[in-house]
Amino acid sequence: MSNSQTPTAFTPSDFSAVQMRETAKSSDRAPPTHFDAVIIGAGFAGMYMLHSLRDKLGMSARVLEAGNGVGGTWYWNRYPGARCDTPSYIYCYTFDRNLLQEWEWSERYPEQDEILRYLEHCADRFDLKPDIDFGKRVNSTVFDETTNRWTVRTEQGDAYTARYVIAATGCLTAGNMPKIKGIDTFKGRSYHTSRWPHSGVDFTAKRVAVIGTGATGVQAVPIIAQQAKQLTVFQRTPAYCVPARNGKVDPEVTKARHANYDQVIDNIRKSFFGFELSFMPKSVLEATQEEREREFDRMWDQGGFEFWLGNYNDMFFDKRANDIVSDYVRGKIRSTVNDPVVAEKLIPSYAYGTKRQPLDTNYYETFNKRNVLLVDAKTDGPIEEITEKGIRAGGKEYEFDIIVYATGFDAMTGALKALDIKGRGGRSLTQLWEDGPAAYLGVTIAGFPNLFMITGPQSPSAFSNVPVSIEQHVEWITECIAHMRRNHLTTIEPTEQAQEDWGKHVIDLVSMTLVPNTDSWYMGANIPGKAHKFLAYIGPEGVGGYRRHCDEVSAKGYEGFEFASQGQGGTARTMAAE
Ligand code: N01
Repeated sequence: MSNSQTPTAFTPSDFSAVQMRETAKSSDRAPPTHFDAVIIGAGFAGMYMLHSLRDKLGMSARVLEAGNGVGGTWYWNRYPGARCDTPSYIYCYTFDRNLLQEWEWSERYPEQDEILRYLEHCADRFDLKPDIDFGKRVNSTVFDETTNRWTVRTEQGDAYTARYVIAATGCLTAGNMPKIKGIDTFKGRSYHTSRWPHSGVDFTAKRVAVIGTGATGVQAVPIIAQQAKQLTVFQRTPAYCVPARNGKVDPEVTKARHANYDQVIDNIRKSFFGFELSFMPKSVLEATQEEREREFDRMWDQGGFEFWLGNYNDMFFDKRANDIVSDYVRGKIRSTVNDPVVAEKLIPSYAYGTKRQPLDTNYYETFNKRNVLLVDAKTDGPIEEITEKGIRAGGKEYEFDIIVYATGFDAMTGALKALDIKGRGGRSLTQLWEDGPAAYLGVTIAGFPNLFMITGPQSPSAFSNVPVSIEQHVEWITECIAHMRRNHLTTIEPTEQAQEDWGKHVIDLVSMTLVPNTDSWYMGANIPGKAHKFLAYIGPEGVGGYRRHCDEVSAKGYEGFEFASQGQGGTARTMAAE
């Protein structure tokens, strides 16, 4: 393997090494360096956290970032077709009104490079880079009960100590390279979409395989098919895709939004999913066939997430209601794909919306092209092994020059476990979470003092427009730390009871929906051996209700938390109170 600073093709068993390759700048073991706070990750979350702690609270803070640039998700995921599925005018920071006014997005759903440019602009605008150490991959995070400090170490041999650690590691960061027999034997080039070479990949005249048909595969397949000589898509579970209907943003629309941003911000902060969308206040079962068709057509023509997050209000709860919505999408697939046999393979059987909704641009149309073949695990046979020449599935060997793994992530918990976090008594987070994550409000963990997670498991996180949830967490954490500093408190951690109650609340709520009935990464079901447990949070009033609840917790003197203060006579522990 090469030692370059950016990912290139790799042998799949070296995937973790590829993840590290960005961090090639090694240094000798440096002496510990102390900061008030260490923040892990320089994406949307880590950048705002740094700005908040440093510029609002005047704290010393250091961001440790594995990549050699800011951007997080948008730094790493550079696969063909990578773009945002959230409208650009709300997929951004909203905390600075001037920033909102000065930045203009070109498209409804901008491409990866435009979002990365935006984040680089923000890093420069708020002068963040001097406080970010790039090329530093954290591999050990240990709490010392005698000093009430964390020691954070990196693969590069650095050590930092800090009063607070904030994990801004993202929900979808740890790539999932499947353990398929023979995976290292392939003689061609292999790529995982989440570690795409910065120089791009030329598919011209190549026989290409794409494994995976989630939101990433759905974006990549149409673009790769334009270039490749032959593209074969290996599908394990079909996706329900809804058209993105991407396009340039009308300058008049931008002007109107800029004039009305306060209202937009208020809307998304109070909304269910962080979008300017809410469910229709009606059951699909009560609507006439004509009315349903009209509404479905309207949402379909509008494109984007409205069909998913603005549909009839029983779609997520009632199988009969969901069947009606699912059937509408199935009809669209049948009418788009020319070959009825291929169309049937592309039609899902699980409940619509219970896996993450991919937005498509010509995905189904791509299967009408002569150079595109679909190999469906159910009807053609599953992948059996990777061979020197390609992929064997259903007893047949398919030969390729390039295999693209669009196989997703160890979502929500993978990146946190990689930090090897040890709390009180050397308790390991990885062991604690063997049966699935437990985290009070999705922000803090009992036994792990002064450790905060931005968009952690059991918070709305990836079940919301993520920047909205990031800003809410950053602002709540900032206020919490400010409270501690005002009151000379040394540590904060939730009680076991509060954490347990929160975990039960999360499961009780999601159990009212159809989501747990479908195997998805939301349920941890995409990773062999991972506990099946809902990883996010869907509350009765969504991200708006969750925000209000978090604010109430702090208004009640941090209900459910325990603080300790260190005086001359040792450490005094108190239940939360200002
Ligand atoms: O990953 P996925 P993704 N053999 O896990 C298949 C976000 N995102 O990267 O469904 C064969 O959804 C797997 O099959 P199955 C978004 O939140 C955002 O596509 O598990 N196949 C599935 O088809 C999204 O949800 C944007 O049966 C295997 C696919 O690989 C999240 O990222 C854009 C396999 C993985 O789908 C993850 O999406 C793109 C195996 N061994 C993504 N293992 C934005 O717009 C897995 N698969 C911001």
